Formats: sequence, structure tokens, C-alpha cells
Amino acid sequence: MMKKILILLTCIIPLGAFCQDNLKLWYKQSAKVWTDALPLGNGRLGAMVFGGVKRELIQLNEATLWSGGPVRTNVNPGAYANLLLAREALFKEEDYAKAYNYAKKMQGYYSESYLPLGDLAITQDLKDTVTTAYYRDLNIKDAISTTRFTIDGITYTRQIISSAPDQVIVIHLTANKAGQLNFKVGASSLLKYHTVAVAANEIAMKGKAPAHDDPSYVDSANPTTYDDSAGCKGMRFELQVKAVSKDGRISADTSGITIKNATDVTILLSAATSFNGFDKCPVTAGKDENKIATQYLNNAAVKSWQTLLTRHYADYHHYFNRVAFKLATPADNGNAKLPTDERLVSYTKGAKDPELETLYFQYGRYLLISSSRTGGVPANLQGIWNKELRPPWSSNYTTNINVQMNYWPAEVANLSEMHMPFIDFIKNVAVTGKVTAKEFYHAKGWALHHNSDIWALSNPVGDKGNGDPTWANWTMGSPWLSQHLWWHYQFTKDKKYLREVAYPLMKGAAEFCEDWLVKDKDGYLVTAPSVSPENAFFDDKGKRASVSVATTMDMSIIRDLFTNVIEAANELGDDKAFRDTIIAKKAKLYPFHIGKKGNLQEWYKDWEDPEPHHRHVSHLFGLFPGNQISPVNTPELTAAAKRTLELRGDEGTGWSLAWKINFWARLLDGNHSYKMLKDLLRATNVEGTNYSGGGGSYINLFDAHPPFQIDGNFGGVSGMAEMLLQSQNNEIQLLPALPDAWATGEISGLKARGNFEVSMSWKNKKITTASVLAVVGGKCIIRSNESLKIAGMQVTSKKTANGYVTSFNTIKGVKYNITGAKI
Ligand code: FUC
Repeated sequence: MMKKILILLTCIIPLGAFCQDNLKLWYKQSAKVWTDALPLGNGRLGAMVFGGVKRELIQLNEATLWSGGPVRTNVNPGAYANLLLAREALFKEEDYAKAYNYAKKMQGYYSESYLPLGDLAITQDLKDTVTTAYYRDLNIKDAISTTRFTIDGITYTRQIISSAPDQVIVIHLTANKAGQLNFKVGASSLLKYHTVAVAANEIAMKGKAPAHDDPSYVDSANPTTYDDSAGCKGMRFELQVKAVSKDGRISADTSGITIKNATDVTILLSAATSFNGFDKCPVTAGKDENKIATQYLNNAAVKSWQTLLTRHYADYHHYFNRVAFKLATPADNGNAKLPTDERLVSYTKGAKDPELETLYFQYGRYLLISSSRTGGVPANLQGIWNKELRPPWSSNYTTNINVQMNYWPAEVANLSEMHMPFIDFIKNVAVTGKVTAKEFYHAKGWALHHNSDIWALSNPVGDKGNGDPTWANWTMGSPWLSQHLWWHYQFTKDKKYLREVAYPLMKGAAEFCEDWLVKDKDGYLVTAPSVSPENAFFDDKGKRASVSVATTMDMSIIRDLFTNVIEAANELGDDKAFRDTIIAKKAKLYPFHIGKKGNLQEWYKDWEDPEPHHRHVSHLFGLFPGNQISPVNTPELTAAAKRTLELRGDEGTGWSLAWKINFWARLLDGNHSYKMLKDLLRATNVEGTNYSGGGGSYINLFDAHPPFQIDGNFGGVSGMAEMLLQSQNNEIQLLPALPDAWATGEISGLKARGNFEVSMSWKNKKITTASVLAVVGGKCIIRSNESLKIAGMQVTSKKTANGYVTSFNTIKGVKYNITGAKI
């Protein structure tokens, strides 16, 4: 009885939703390697919890701790002359190698790196006897990690949270026998630091970030440099650690805090950096990191563990509980009873486990809530979790797929607020990007290339000639990022935001595209130089090349932006003259082509692929995340897109597998999407970089590129949502790509464009009940596989070649209950 009441209490959910249980990752042993550890985060403070018995290691991050300082201007005054030469080589000579070399001369500096804050070690005095009943978990329903074990008849428990309302990490340690906790807490960092004992129960680690940190793939004799002058490179940081206990004795010196004979101890971690915005010198105009960290610590220290926990739950549940997802589970779902590592391995070997799939979906939502909070910086390649001084690809913002993928699920998975750090970041890159567009290309608007960082770097990277233009000189950052500005509007219908924030930024990107586009010999508007990230082709002479004209991705991204700008101007009833120029330009964009193999052509011409299974599938941008290709509107292009995917094959890096879940969902092939999801969930422990495949999941369910890269987690959530609900092209499609394996299930709280909140249950692949909450009202068009009835309304579904279409007007705030007409 008691247990039942407890379960009910922990499952407080929004009206109309249902309770999803078993939302835990758990293990019978501590983490051996970093990707076994469990992530916690409040958007700013990240922790990877290892769960060690005698030595607990908690690896720490602070989201604003990056190397470097504000970007330089006047980086490459010779770039424009080389742009003209590159265009001449492309149009007059069709000499792609020459164009490639000119592109190299159009580069600026590399991005900076996201850095680890440090390690917190808890070394516990324990009798050297056998550890029994070891257990560690991450409960994603409550965003709390627990480690528990028994030694010599005494059970020790450690619970950890990263609290957003209190801006501290809290570790609560208890022993079930009085006075049995004896341990030492120490902190260290890979960055330049020193430790000071601030008080009898408190230490602080103060340090400085490097002035510059070369990307991991750059072979450099001196990759990490510091600058101790008053220059603007190298922010300050501070970590404060405080122990609070009613009964223990606490003392501190510069080596750490020592706790003796306690029963119950709370350790508070507070951290801050001097980062004060992308354009502020973090040294002379930096924030007072000491003051910020101290305030958070002092405010938290007067609250009990229980109070901190209650406040944390209230904040986290507010976001997390919006969506619940259940699939019918086989009666003997033995797999679900296994610890997560064993569970993943046996799933990979073929065990059926729908609850692992729904757990993975919710884990992605958990990771987004934990790594991207309004007011903060966006989730980078590793979210906010990084242990390395030179992390893979600088753990930066990679904009030719990765950072966008992080935000694909934000709106549909009902976490619109978590999209905001990315939108704020776009505001920043539009500022530096304006300088880049002008300096590099003599162009209006703002430009962004394939890498950025906390300083909103926007130039083509490569250290002025060392980068490969195949990735470094990709120019489509500003139009692609603008898609997110538009999506946020489509999902919220917030006109004020559209007018004041989104539209001016989208217009700036469109202005850049206007200037960047040139005419080819047939009068089409094309991009040049142009790459298809990060792929190559064999040119007419059989030579391998990568820099050419009008790749399908470039043209699709620009078409997407132009379409959205036109729609936005229409929505606002404003800026007609500009809208009309864009309408005219859109009509002249180089169109899609279907190649001789029946595929959607990737390049300007129907060239062959040296790497037919390349991980990027950039030319399908129009299928997803774009909406230019769809079975209803463009059946021929849809067939070509399908052929492209077949030729590309299913293998890929983590994010590539995740992208393919979304592609197949847009092709309405649920079983193929599901196959890709299973590939994304295949167990791996490979940490070394693999570009050609091997994507999967580590035992903590972090996505493996490999190495760890979080985009696959987020792309996976987006793909699963796309299998259940789509809302591009002004209609909501219910269960568009339901796989046979998900024949019966229910989901509540997904969001559709138009600001509709959608819940559904289905049985044997048919809708039983559904509801649409019209948050702002307006016309609602639903496409479904069967005809529908809407309670209280005289609406009939129309049968079409592509399912049934049900259309009705909604009133703001009203929830419409729907049933399958045959039910
Ligand atoms: C792009 C991808 C790589 C990797 C890197 C961070 O360059 O091609 O696979 O994900 O970003």
C-alpha cells in the first residue's frame, strides 16, 4: 500500500497525460570509463558521476568555460580577391582543383574549445571488506543519480542533483549507522588553477582558461597556450565546494575538505566563470565569478537537502512531465529487468524491448533539459559534458548538421524553452557574421561557416589555408540556422517574437544569400564556390574534387530560407518589396535534378561518388529537416530521395543513423526508421574516431559517433517523434511512419506546428483516441490513415490518395477529442 502511494506521488503529471514508469538507467558496478558514468546537468553545471566506492569521481563542467576570447576582425583581407578568382576558375575553366586552392585562401581562424572544469574526488575511509548490494542509477524522471552499497553491514547512499533553481550541484551522503561517514573531498582541474581553503568547511579552486586551444585534429607542437597578461584571451573560473553536516566534524585546508564521523553530509558545488557575453573581454570586462559562485553557494547553504530537492523536482518536472510515451510490451519483457549495460547488449543481440526505446526517447528529452536552459548557451557537440582539454572537434558548435540536430527535438518534444539558448546564439552569430560577410565577401547580411564557439565565431575556419575547404569553406550557416528561428515561430505562433527577433535575423540571412548567389550560364542563381558537407565527387575528367557550384544542399537551404522569409513577411503583413524580390529570386534558384541512377543528384552535374556510403546525406536536406520533398506534394522527388538513401546505405556515424531515422519517417517508412533506431541503439564501447560508420550507444546511452557526440541522442528523439507525428506543410499527420514493432501504444504531449498539443493512443496501428489542444487556436488540418470523428463537431474526413484529411477550426485553449471513426 505504502509503495503504491509513493508511486502515485512521484508521478504528478499534467492533466490528460499518463504516467511513464521505469525511467531509470541502472548498473551493478561503478563506471570504469567516462562513457559508463552518468550525466547530470542544470543547463550550466554538468556532472558525470562514476559511482566509485572508495573513490567517487565526479567530473565537472560549467557551460561557459571555453578557451579564447572575443573574435578578431579584419582576419583575412585577401579573401574577397580569392573569391573572384575561385568563381573564375569554376565558371570559365571548370577547374575544381584551382577553385579548391583559392577557397583555402579565404579562411580565417579555428574555433576555440569547450573545456572541462575539473574533477571532484570523494575519498571515503572504508574498511577493506567486501562491498555488497552495489547499485547506481540515473533516474531521469526526477533528474537524480543514486549510488548505494553496503560494507561491513553499513549501507552508504549518495544522491546527486544539478539544481536549476538553486544553480548548484548537491551531493547528499548518508550512512544508515550513526557517525560512519569519514571521507575527504578534493578538487582538481586540467586547466591552470590553485586551491584555497576559504573557511573551515569550504574550499575554492580558482583558475584561468587557455588563451587558445587548437582543435584535436590539428597537429600542433604547442596546442594549448595561456596568456597571463591583461589581454582578452582566457577567462577566469572558480569552483567552490562546501560541506554541511549536523553531526560530523568538518575541516578544510588547500588539499580539500575532511569530514569525520558524520551520518548525513550535504556537499554543495558552485561554479562560475568571468564569461560576460560573446563580445566582452572576459578579463577586463568579465563577470565577477567569485561573487556569482559565492552567492549561489550561500543561498543554497541555508536550505536543507530536502528543500533543495523539492525545488529541483518542481523545476524539472515542469518540463519533463509534459510528454509520456508507452508502447505495448511483451508479457515477458525480461530484458527490461536487466541492468542498463546488459540490457543494451542483449537488445543489440535481438531481444525485444520497447521500454528501452521509450526510455531512450525520454533520455534525449532529459539531456536537452539538462544541457540547454533559457538564458544560457546552447548545447555543444557534447551537450555540456566534456572531460578533455582538447576534446574531439573542440566540442564546439558544428553547423553543417550537428548543432541543428541538437535542436531538432526541442519543439516537437514540447521543450520549446530549451530552444532559446540556440536562438540567442543565432543573435550573436548574426553580429559577428555581418562583419564576416562584409570582410570576406563584400556581402550584405550575415554569414556563418561550419564551426562556431561561445564567441560566436563565424569565419571559415582553417587557420588561413590549413583547413580543407570541403568542410571549412561551407557558407550556408546563416540560412540553415534561420530555419530554427522560423520553427520556433511555427510551433509557438508568437508574432511579437517573429517581428522583433526572428524576422530581422532571417532577413539578414536572406540578404547574405542574395549577394552570395551568382548567375550561371543558363541564368540560374547558383552558389559558387559550393561544397556538399564533407563529401567529394569525381569530375568530368575523373579527378576527385569537392569545391564546385550549386550543390543540392546549398540550393535546398536557400530555398528553405526564401520560402520561410516569404511566409514570415506574409504573416507580418510587412516588408512587401523585399518579399517580392525574394519571390523572384526563389523562382530562379538552380532546381533539383534526378540522376541517372534514379537518385536525387547531390551535385551540379550527375557526377560519380568516390564514397557512395558517405555519412553526410546533405542533398536530402529538402526531405528533412526541410519540407520541400514530400510524398504528398512531390512524389517523383520523394522516389529519388528514397533511391538516394538506398544507394547511401544504412551504415553511419551516430548522427548519420539518427538523421536516417528522420529521413525514413518523412518517406513514411516506419519499419525502416525503426531499423535505423535499432542501429542507433546498438551497444558499443569504441571511443576512437570513426568517420565511416560504427555509430551506436555507450552503456550510459550517450550517442557514439564514435567518439561520444550528443547530436545522435537528440536526432534520435526527433526521429522517433517524426515516426509518430509530423506537422510540416500546414497539416498534422498522425502516426505517419508507425513501425510494426510499435503497433500498440500511446503518447501524450507532443507539439505540432500551429501550437497544437497532440496526444494519441493506438491499437493494431489504428488510432483509438487522440486529442488536440489548440493552445492558440486557428485552423487544424489532420492527415491520418483512417477517417476520424471529432467529439461535438460535424466534421467528416475526406479520403485522398494519401490517407484521410480532416479539417476544422479551433478555438484558443480548447481541447478537441478525436476517435477513429471505426472505433
Ligand atoms: C562534422 C562531421 C563529423 C563530426 C564533426 C563534429 O564534421 O562530418 O562526422 O560529426 O562534424
